Amino acid sequence: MTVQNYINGEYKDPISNQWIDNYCPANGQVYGKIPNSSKTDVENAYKAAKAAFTSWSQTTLNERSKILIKIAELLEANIQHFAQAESQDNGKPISLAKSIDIPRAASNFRFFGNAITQFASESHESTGLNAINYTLRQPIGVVACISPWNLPLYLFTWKIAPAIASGNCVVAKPSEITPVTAFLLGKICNDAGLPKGVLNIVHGLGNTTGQAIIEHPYIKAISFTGGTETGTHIAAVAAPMFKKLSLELGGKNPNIIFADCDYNDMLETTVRSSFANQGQICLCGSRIFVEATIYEKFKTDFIAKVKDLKVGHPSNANTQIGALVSKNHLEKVMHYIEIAKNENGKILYGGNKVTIKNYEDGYYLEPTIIEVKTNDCRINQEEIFGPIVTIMPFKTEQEVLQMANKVKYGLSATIWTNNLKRAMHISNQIQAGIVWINTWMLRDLRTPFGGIKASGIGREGGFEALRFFTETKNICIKY
Ligand code: TXE
Repeated sequence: MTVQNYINGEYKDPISNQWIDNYCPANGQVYGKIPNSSKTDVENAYKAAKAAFTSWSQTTLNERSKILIKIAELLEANIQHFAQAESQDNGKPISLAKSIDIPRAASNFRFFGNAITQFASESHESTGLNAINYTLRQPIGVVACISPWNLPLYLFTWKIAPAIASGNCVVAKPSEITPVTAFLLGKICNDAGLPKGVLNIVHGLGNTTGQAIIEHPYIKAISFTGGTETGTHIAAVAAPMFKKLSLELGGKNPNIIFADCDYNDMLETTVRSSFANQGQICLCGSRIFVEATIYEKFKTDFIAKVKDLKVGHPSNANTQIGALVSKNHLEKVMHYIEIAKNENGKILYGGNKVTIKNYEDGYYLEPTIIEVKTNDCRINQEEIFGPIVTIMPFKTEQEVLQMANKVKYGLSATIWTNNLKRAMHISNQIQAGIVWINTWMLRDLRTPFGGIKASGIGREGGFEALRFFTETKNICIKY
């Protein structure tokens, strides 16, 4: 499949005619090519967006809402096609793409299509001064949305939907590793009646296409999800130009399990929070801390459950763990298994590449559980972003809180306990942007989403996203 750029409502080859191979993670073979767009392509995308802005920013909220909801409906009508494309491009099980990724991409459009009709701004009556202040939240202009490969269409649309709902025009770049569903989205947007130029999608490598976007002097805001290192670079490039930034970066999230939890519920969910999407979700609970009194029992039961997980070809309906996203990523993840061994981590289960008959070159890895002695080791401190979790016991609430916080990241945390006082105490003290108590990844799109420390800055989700994609202006009238 040849992926093309989507600029001004039309599919176009890159001006330079430079292309990158696109690999299928399930079999390691090249199955398509994608543009490696240059500065000129980005400039063309910017010009189309700028030209569309005057009219789009003046479109009524009802009209915008109608178009966004139509995009959602068309995604839902084409769910099979999109789910297959996502699974082939990313290596994730088709069942996951069909039940999570594509439905969520549709929900993103429907949610922000509705949210924009409810978004209100404030007014302040300045009593005694004969004045009234009111606040406008106006679209910024042309904004950038740059997304990663782990939840390709899900995260791409999580940014685009609020950006266009609030009246901006967009230059967007999906990950070069998983470009296909973003490519397919262009046609859906045309069919839904999105005016040309409102959304422009350029494909290419981070350090060429991505770099041209973040350096563009008139693209005034960047919403980015990806690695912490890339986020640091983007912040440095954007700061002198005073661009608005929302950065959702890596995580190394604690999953804290107390003996008084609902055990079976915890066990089921912990398998998911460890290995869903091959562990390639920034919210995965990759550091599991278990209260010492149930540690041995947990260990036995967890290993038994994980042994049952079926690693297989993503298009097989029974597959629970598909392929990792790329050869490079597989190598990075496997390197951490070596690091663990050198650090005296004990591999309780997994740790090996899996060879699937007829797909021997695919990027498969066993779900892996490593017992560690200390929270200070590299595999407990660095983001691995694959099907690897560590486990270790703790004795007291204070001890586990201290370990949970002793990491450079601060995205999410999960706490399993039926003791309300303890749950409240830990959730108040824990350094994370999102805390789940007795659940994991339960998402309500109205809630603020994002992290602290090296997990990023800014919040998206609900009205937070609409605030990010608008410029706030206060107007004071004296009467
Ligand atoms: O991500 P990158 P990579 C973590 C995970 C992973 C590591 C590196 O630990 O192993 O990051 O992954 C674009 N200007 N996460 O290298 O490069 C790039 O093209 C502008 C966590 O694959 O950050 C892609 O579209 N853009 C994460 C996007 O940034 C640039 C999800 C993300 O890719 C750019 C993914 C530049 N100079 C990885 N350089 C999460 N938080 O969920 C790259 N890009």
